[in-house]
Amino acid sequence: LLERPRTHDAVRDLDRAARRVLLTNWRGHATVPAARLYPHQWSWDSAFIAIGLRHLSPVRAQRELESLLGAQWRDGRVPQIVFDPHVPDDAYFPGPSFWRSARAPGAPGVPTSGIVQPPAHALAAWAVHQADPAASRGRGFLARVYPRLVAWHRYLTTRRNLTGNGLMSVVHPWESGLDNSPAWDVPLARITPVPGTEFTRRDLNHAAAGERPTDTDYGRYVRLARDYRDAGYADSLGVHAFAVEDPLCNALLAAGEHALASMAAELGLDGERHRSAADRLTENLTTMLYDHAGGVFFPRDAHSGRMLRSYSIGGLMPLIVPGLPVASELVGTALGDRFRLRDACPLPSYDLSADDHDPGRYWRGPGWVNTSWLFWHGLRLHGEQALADDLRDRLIDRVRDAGFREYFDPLTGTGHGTDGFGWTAALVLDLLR
Ligand code: 9YW
Repeated sequence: LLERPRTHDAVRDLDRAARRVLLTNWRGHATVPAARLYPHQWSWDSAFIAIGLRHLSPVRAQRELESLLGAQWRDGRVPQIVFDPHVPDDAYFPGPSFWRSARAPGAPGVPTSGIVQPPAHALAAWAVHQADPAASRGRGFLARVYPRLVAWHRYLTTRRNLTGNGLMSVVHPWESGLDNSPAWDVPLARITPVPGTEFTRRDLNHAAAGERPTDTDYGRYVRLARDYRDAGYADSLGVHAFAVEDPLCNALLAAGEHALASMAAELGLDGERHRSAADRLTENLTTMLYDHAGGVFFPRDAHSGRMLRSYSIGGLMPLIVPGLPVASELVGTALGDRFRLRDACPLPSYDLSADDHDPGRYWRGPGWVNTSWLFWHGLRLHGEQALADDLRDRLIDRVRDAGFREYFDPLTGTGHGTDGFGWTAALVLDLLR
């Protein structure tokens, strides 16, 4: 922090502003990603938010995760969105009346969506515990969340092991967290979009159309979600016209199993099954999704078995896996022309050298703080402290200059999407520690 012209006052102001965002977005039991654009609780947002919130209030960070896991389905799935019943149905599309979770077997009392998001929760829960072990033990935090996290991972590694080869699939672009990533273009092209006359987008009331997915994207998202709902949220390749084994989710699962092993030890339980699950996932991930020539992980289409050879940020995310055998290759790719780790910031969501890189449109180019935070975490894990420190400094500068935006042009730093974005504030708070 000292090498840059960053004064103590500037750091203190940024820290305060980040806390203010988290206070504004707090709803008494959970934090919304953004007051207007995303007025409910989102699954992986809560994980990232808890990682920052632990510095502000460890107990609130615990409650963030507890409230999310309180909406877990009987089959173990943790829903992508937990709806706030006080917010009108049409504040966000698709809302509770679309998902109809109340009619689904094993859904919780509170309305939720029926799909999931990347499993960042075990990592977050362990980080929250570590922030204040006494407060965690005092509230029995781990004793309550550990069994739920185990059931969550079990859902993903069994019901979502759609091809039987030991990797989980995401069955909707929203599940990937990287909604309109070019990585999904090929499998999505097979999906017939629902006509735009059959639904009303609400996101465009709060964000510019050129910075969001297109209407055709939305038509396909609606088709897939409707089909899943109408199948009673059952999981099989027959139900899911879109199914992809993606490196981000499987890496989070592997890293999460290491976190579960630490939790088990803390609770006096045997963590061996988590360590072997982590080893298995790491092995499957590396043998099945790593591309040696590209120096990156590619997702795989579960239907065709084909690799989706697109350089998206998801392909670098396995750096968060302890003991990953190809860590230095991934760092090499990040340093190259596609991601430009030394000067692009946040790391671009998609290949800077690709013709269709779009620096302002959502997951088709802009940089996001959460994926950069994960890469920063991975750099530290694999002994790349200097690169990690440099990335952290530039992330802090970016956000200080452009605000707590949802995403940023990775080269110019222009902010895009909503402002007052929860995980941007939370993760900056964490980077400032
Ligand atoms: C949407 C809430 C979510 C994130 C996702 C992001 C976006 C929701 O916002 O999806 O309406 O498109 O892609 O990763 O969790 O912040």
